[in-house]
Amino acid sequence: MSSRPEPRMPRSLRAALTDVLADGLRSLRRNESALPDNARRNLLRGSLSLGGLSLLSGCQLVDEASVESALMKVSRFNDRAQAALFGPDRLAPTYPDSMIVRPFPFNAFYGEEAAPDVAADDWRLEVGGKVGDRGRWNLAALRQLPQTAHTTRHICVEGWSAIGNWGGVPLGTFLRRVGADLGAKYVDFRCADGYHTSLDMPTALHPQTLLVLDQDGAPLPRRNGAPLKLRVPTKLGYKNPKHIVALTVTDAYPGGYWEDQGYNWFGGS
Ligand SMILES: Nc1nc2c(c(=O)[nH]1)N[C@H]1C(S)=C(S)[C@@H](COP(=O)(O)O)O[C@H]1N2
Ligand SMILES: [Mo]
Repeated sequence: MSSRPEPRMPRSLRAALTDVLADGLRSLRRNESALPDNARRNLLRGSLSLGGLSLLSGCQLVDEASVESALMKVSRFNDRAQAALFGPDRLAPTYPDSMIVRPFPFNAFYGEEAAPDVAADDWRLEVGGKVGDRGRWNLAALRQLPQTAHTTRHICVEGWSAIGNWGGVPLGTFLRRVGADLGAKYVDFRCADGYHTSLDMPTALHPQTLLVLDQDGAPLPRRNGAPLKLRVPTKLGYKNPKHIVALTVTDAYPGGYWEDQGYNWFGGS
């Protein structure tokens, strides 16, 4: 009788898995009091351990592909955990203007010299999907909507953060103005450089989520997303699309540039 040795999970993948799981657990523990009821809290606490991961994900963790798929499932579980804890009253911290970093750092999936140079006069925002008024918006029309500003901390997963000041139209105001279906699941953003990312509707309607026209009191510089970016202080940097050219309200999971490569989709900060 021959018995095959049981395949072992590579150490690096086990480490990555433990990290993702630990993130989810930390966020749940930190916010335990906000969870709806004891039963749920105990369920979450009890069922999440590295040993229980294959149960949770329904996968056998025997090769790289199955670990990848388990990681993705845990990441989607974390999306749901974070969404359950998120609320319109939970505001990101704001800071005094004396703490603003100037010039504000640049980051993208390419170098600064390659940042798109969008001609403001020709630029339009294409609004589509589950909205009453599909169409194209220019900058002057966006400037006519009510504006607000905040000084908040941008946190990039690459290991830096910086406080900046951003002003523009609350995305919730804009979505109501175009008659968006506020019961839809997602808002998707496409950018002039091919980047894209998407938000859950509660985050889209969060009072601090802004369609940004101004940074530090002046029109958005090219490097930081001219002529229009989204600033979401309740989320990590990669959920803040720059150089936006299209906004779509949809029920179909849109993913994103980094999210499709394994970054957590909810991406709370
Ligand atoms: N269009 C576009 N938006 C983007 C990115 C990008 O590469 N292209 N990178 C994201 C990431 S990872 C970060 S940290 C921030 C950086 O914004 P900043 O250049 O204003 O610092 O932009 C986000 N939005
Ligand atoms: Mo980032």
